[in-house]
Amino acid sequence: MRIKLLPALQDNYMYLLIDEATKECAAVDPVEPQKVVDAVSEEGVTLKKVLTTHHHWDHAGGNEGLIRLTGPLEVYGGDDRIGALTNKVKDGEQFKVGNLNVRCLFTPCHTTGHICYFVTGDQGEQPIVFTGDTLFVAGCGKFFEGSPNDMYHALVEKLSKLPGDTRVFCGHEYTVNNLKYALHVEPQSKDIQDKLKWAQAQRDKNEPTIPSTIAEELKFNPFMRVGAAEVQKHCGKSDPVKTMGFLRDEKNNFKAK
Ligand code: GBP
Ligand code: ZN
Repeated sequence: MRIKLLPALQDNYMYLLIDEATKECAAVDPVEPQKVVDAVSEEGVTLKKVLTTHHHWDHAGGNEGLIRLTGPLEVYGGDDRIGALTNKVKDGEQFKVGNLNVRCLFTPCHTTGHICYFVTGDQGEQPIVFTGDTLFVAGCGKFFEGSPNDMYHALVEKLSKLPGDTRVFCGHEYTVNNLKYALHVEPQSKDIQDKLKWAQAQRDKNEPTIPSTIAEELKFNPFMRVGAAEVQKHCGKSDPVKTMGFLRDEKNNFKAK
């Protein structure tokens, strides 16, 4: 499998998920349809499906326009507010993109219908997950339609349990700001310090900081680390769900320098 990363709007990412064996592909959150159509023809692949992570306009707002350009496509998602939706999916549901297997992970909190897509290819191939606005590199989405308990389920009980080498492709380029907050939570962490230096160098070259891996997130993402003593101590809590709530409130008011 191959992922083509397509920057969109201010700091969004759209993706093409390409199965090289069949040359079939899917577009993830195609908010700028013309850019997607151009990339598909450049790659010489056939666009079959749209994978929508959630209904926010900066993710789902291009679905109808894309279909106007390409003709009918299967549009997957977990929320009736998603434009042009044809395949409403539930947790654990699976489908194919070419020979690739896609499993839907229901992760409500940022929005009530948020879906992450876990993709596996041939044996020995690194899996990937599209996390939309649930998991960002070193951060997570705001809890617009959910609670700390919901995000705990999504991050700790679902995404943390994916294989450590799963590559994480998220919905926004927020990494530098997220790592500055992570460093506020765990100032002694070498993992955070090193990743922040790397991320700043990437952004200085106008290059993405995507993807990370699940194993990396477990090392530096405070929201994935709500069970860790260091993170709980910063929050003055001993319960992971209360720690999650504290982190979200604190980050909402955090001004990165
Ligand atoms: C930053 O970090 O660069 N300026 C800030 C983030 C996702 S987009 C701006 C922001 O709030 N982003 C949202 C978020 O969850 N951020 C996590 C964080 O800051 O830690 N969106 O575009 C947002 O979901 C949206 C669209 C929201 C429609 C509501 C509706 Br309705
Ligand atoms: Zn969103």
